Amino acid sequence: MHPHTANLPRRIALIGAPTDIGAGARGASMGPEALRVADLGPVIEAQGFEVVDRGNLYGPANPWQPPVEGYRHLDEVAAWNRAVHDAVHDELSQGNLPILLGGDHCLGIGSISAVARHCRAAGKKLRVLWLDAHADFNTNALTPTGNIHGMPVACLCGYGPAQITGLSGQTPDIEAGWVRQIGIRSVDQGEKRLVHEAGLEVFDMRYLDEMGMRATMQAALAGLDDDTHLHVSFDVDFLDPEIAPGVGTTVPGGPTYREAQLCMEMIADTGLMRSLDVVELNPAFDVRNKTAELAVDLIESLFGKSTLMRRGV
Ligand SMILES: [Mn+2]
Repeated sequence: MHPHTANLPRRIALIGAPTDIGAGARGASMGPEALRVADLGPVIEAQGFEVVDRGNLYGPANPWQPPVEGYRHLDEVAAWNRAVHDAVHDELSQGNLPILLGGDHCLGIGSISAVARHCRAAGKKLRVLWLDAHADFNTNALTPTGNIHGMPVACLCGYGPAQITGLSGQTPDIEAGWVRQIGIRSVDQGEKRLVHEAGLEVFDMRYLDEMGMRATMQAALAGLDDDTHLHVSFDVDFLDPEIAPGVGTTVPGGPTYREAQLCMEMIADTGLMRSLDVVELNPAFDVRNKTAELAVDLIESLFGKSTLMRRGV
């Protein structure tokens, strides 16, 4: 076992949430199964963990309706997120490390609100790493589409409707200052203003180009200590579409394979990751499941697989 991930919880719980209720394209609902087909469970087991697959959560079908007051499918999004919240919180209460298999990124509301609730009760600090091409900081007044997968960070920070804010038992669920966003390269105009106003720390692609992944991750991971619960919310559209075509919202110019590996390995090196979302994988856009296989490859690194040849680390 990798020395840095040796203190992670021994038991990893896979929670499938097969829905595309918050997305602008259908198909992320097939994400959980594609990750299983790409051997997610066995790959993590091979790193020395016990993996329990809880199967899939159940929720409302996607009615594919236009937005109402700037939100598409708000009631259905709320129902899915309540289910995710309960499932993730249950695993954390048992001392397990939950991996949410999305599903689209609106599910980050349920997952991270559960993590926030757990951390509050346990007196732990929370750091959220948001790996994404988008800031996901829209509101109903700013959104061009009404798709709620573009709003989860805003909702968690208290900018959103009552049904999907405060799921942790308190609004806002998290503070903007706990979030570090990495890989951002597509932000709407009004959204940009709100990101600055809220004080979100964003390491966009320009920052990555200028500083490199190593310095970026050092900055994003600065200030963590043994009392910190590190949550990773991995939107697969974070990756460059050349290597990861299987997402609904590709944006060119994302991290390369090696950059993404370094990002994951540096997270593993902290030994502090206690929960993970893997979202927006869309098999309808994929090519022979290669994006799912890439995602699994990167998750393997998050759980300690290292190409490192140095001694003593
Ligand atoms: Mn996202």
